[in-house]
Parts: sequence; structure tokens; C-alpha cells
Amino acid sequence: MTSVLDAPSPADSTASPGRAALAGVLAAATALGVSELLGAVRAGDPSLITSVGEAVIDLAPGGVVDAGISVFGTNDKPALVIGILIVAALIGARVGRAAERRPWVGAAVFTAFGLIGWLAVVRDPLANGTAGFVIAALTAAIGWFTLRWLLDALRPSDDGSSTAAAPTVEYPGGRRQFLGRAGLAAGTAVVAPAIGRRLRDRADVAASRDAVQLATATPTETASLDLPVEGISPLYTPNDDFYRIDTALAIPQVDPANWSLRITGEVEEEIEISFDELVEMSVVEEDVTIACVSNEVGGGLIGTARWTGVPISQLLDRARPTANAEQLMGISVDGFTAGFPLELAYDGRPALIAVGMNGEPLPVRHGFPARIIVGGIYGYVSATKWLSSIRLTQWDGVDGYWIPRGWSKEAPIKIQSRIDVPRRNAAIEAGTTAIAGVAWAQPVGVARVEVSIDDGPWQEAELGTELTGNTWRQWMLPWDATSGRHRIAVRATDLAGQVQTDALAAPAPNGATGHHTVDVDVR
Ligand SMILES: Nc1nc2c(c(=O)[nH]1)N[C@H]1C(S)=C(S)[C@@H](COP(=O)(O)O)O[C@H]1N2
Ligand SMILES: [Mo]
Repeated sequence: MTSVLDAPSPADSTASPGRAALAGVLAAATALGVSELLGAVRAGDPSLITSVGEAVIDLAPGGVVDAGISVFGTNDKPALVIGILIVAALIGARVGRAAERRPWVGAAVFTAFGLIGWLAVVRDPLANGTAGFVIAALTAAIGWFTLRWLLDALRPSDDGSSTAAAPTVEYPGGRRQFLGRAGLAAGTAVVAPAIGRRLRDRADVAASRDAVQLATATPTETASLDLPVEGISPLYTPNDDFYRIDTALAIPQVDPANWSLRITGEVEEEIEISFDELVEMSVVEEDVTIACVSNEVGGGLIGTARWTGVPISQLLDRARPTANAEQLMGISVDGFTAGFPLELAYDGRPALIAVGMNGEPLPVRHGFPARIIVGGIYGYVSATKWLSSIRLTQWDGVDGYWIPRGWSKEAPIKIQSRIDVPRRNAAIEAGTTAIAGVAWAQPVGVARVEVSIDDGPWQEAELGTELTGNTWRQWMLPWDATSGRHRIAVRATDLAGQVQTDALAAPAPNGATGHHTVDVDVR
């Protein structure tokens, strides 16, 4: 099957197909680069690349997104943007060659580019559709004009001397003119988005965040174990080291001055709370370990912080849920949703609207100005960042973002334990050394951690003092390491007597299970 793009072009024999392809790549790059600049001129206007990326994330089957996360880890977002740019460049190369002979192909493909960008903006809840239309139309036009302008320089001059004779045509001035134009296009493709980035940084909310005054202080790192162990996870994860998982390609920049939290749906009275009011009410501090359902056994998508905020129940007392209210759905400014059973807001576990994290206002990447934090359930069913509203609904038929993408609707965090030291494949000296790590069993808490070496008997580890049942607990076992290769395994038991299973399960659909094991070489 041949398409318009595949059909042999007579032009291929008269000009360099390589240069025509380059013209196409540069036209696409210039268009995308200028679109990044156009989107940044007015604060709040969309970036077509970001909107297309978010559309890809939203429309891709859940399994594809999960695969992306497992291959690229927390670099999944740069990988997606690079992927989009590569696809655009490949299409550009084909179009450059095809359009040399059939200019309408260039017009058609750039119009399609613009259309895709515009449609992506329209379905992006954070983006302004009208601005998106103007930007997409200009982007398409710039791409097409750039392509024509570059291809023009490849056209043989009409002095007749260079047409039929030579197989590789060198036309006077043509080559230099093409290179000049190509250089200009490439420069624009690099400089325009760089300026756009500078302009966007103006809209950054870091300054508003710095101005927030919380009534609480940074938690002091308490020594929970009798003997400190180098390399063990600290009890409180520093904000800068805290894992980040979300669907946002561009971190939402929410100005608290224009923000309010609304509580809607199955309530007697819809309420709306300003940020200042929320901060004033935020006097509760809760230590909570939050975890991502995508965390593999032994993985790092988990962290502990002291969260400052308002108990959700306190706000619900004002809004008064109706008898039909069964689910609490957090809705973010970027359209993400996460729902959990309403009774969890009342059963005594921490369930907060958080504005502070480890004594600071929420970092922008962790949900500034406000997010939900609930003990004992995975983040995808609870921890809505950049919270915009809370909606009370029935349970059946109303699902949060990840549920139709193949993840369980109810998702309690599973009992787990992790070996932090020694690290995998570490080479250690024979003699006494520490095996240590963290274990969690929210909301009840960890009762026991045991370690097995080379499939030997389970030996009970020393436990660190517990912050709360909703946080992880440090553990440590002194080990007299003998030379050779050894396998260390760990398991936890919770305060209700449940022992962590050794059955291996993948993260989907509701959390990984199995024992974390680490192999080491002792010299
Ligand atoms: N707005 C928004 N909130 C979100 C998500 C998201 O994609 N968008 N992801 C959730 C998931 S899956 C997890 S695990 C936690 C992670 O919170 P963190 O990035 O602060 O660690 O945020 C939750 N809140
Ligand atoms: Mo997650």
C-alpha cells in the first residue's frame, strides 16, 4: 500500500531528498517552538505540546501509561514530551519530501497538526480553548510557511543551466541560501521556546507560596532506633526527596488569591472556603506515610511527612452530607479525581485537607495550595493534589480517574517492609553489620519485623518507636556477616496479627505483595 507520502516524487531526482526532509523537520520544529512562545505570552494560555501530552496520558489505555511509568519511572514526563517531539520530527521529514512536489501535502499535514493541538487544548480542563484555537492556527500557518520558504530555496533556479543535465543538481546560490534559511529556522526553533519558558516562569506561584504563614513548625527528626543506622530512610522524608506521581505534564500553578475550595454534591449546604480561611483553620498536624499503588516491592514511591491541615470531617460538619452521600471525591484544578468511602473521613484515621508538609506550605509539585491526605489508602484513591473541590456522591457509578483504567475502586495500602541497608549487590566486609529499613501497615501499625538470611529462620528485628499506626516504622537487625553471597529477606506483621504474604503480586490492580529480598557479597 502506498500513500501520498510514499509515492515516488519526481523532485527526488532533482533536489536532495535529504535536504527536503530536513526542511520538513525544521518546519515542524519551528512551528512547535513558536507555539511554545505564543502560549506563554499571556499568563494562563495553553502550551500545545503540554495539552497534547496530557491528552495522550488521558486517552492511552491504563496499561500503556503504567508501562510508561515502569519503563521511565519518574522520568515518564520528559520521556513523553521527547516522544511527541520525535514523532513530530519523523512526520516532518516525510512531509518535507512529499511537499516538494505536492505543496498541498504540507498544507494538509500542518492543518492536521494544528487541529490535533486545538482538540487537545479543548479537552484540557486547565486550558483556554479560544486562545488554543488562535495558537494552533498560527502554529499550523507558521509550519506551512516555513516549509514552503525552505523548499523554495531548494528549487532549481530558472536560468535553465542546472535542470536536466546533472543528477545531483548544484544551483548557483541555492545551497547557500538553503543553509542560511535552515539556520534561521533552527535558531527560531531553539530560541522561541526558551523565551517562552522565561515568560512562563513569571506565572510561577513560588512567591505566593513563600508568603504563606503556617502556625506550625518543621518536625524534628527523632531517633527512633537505639542505634542510628547509616543509610536507613529517615522517619520524615525531606520534601525535596519525596516521590512525585501525577498525570500533570506541567505542574499546575494555582494562585491562592484566586483559589477557593468548594464542597458540593450530596450535601445540605454547598460551602466555599478561601485559602486564607483554610490556613487559619489549619491547626491539626498528622504524621502520615503516603504510598503509591504503583510502588514495586522494595520501591521508593512512598514517603512520610508531617501534614498540617484541617480535618475533612470539620468541613463536612458545615456542609452536612445527605443520607445519599457514600463517596468523597476530590477534584483537582487539572481534572484529576480520586474517591474513597465517606466513612473513612470519620473513622478516626487522619483525613485532612492539607496545606502544609513538614512545616512548610505544600511544595507546588505536591499540590499547593491544598491537597487531601488520608491514612491507610493509596494515593490514587485519596491524595488529590491542587485540590479544587470535594464532591460527595453515591458509591456506584461514580469513579475516580484511575478506576476505569483498571485499578481497584477500594485500595487499602498493603502491609510491606523494605530493606534500606545493605543495598542490593552491595559489597560489604565480613563482621557485624546492620540490616535495616522501614515497614508499614497503615492504619493499624507494625507489630513485628523479621529477617531471614539465606532462607534461614525468621529472626526478629529491633523496632524503632512508632510515630503512629499511619506511619512507617524503622527496624534494624545486627548481622554477623560471613564471606560469600547472601540473600536477605524481610517481612512485617501488623498489630492485628496479619503477617505480610510472600505471594508475589504486581502493583496492578491494587498494590504489590511479596517479600523484599536483597542479595549482597560479603568479602
Ligand atoms: N491532581 C492530582 N493529584 C494526585 C495525582 C494526580 O495525578 N493528579 N496522583 C495521585 C497519586 S497516584 C499519588 S500516589 C499521590 C502522590 O503524591 P505526591 O506526588 O505528593 O507524592 O498523588 C495523588 N494525587
Ligand atoms: Mo499513585
